[in-house]
Amino acid sequence: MRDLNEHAARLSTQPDAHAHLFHADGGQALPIYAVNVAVPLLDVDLEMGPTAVWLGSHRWPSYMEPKLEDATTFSLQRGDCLLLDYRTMHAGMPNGSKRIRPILYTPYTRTWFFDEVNHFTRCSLDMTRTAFRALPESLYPLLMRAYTQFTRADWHKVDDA
Ligand SMILES: O=C(O)CCC(=O)C(=O)O
Repeated sequence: MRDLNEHAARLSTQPDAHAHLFHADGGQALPIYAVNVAVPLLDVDLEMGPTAVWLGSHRWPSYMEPKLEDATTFSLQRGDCLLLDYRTMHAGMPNGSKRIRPILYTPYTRTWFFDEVNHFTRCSLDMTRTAFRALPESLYPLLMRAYTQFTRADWHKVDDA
């Protein structure tokens, strides 16, 4: 899609995993700007702890907290697509089965939006780190956002080593 960014991540929930903390993937101040497309790689029944969503929460005021009893859960078949507005409260439920629950996540976002919270080891510029480092340093102030992202990603990499 021309006016959207995308990158993918995979998440696997282990057997006996507890419920995840509920959260939205992004802030609620703006009209829709990003959608997470979740594709289960196996059939997911209720025992496997599918993603629970709080319907309508993309329009909630920030002080509202989800109650577990208001969550909506549903089983999914391998290859189904769950489209999650970034502002929607959601959480993985406890995996009470003996099976792993692998999910592929691909956020589709407006080009001006970059998810710096969930993708903090990436850079929003469509260029390699090597190409960026080859630019004259005098350009860095013009690319401050990318420079900050690369610096943070480098720092994270060093920290992981
Ligand atoms: O485990 C799930 O289904 C939810 C994952 C999730 O909330 C996330 O990756 O933001």
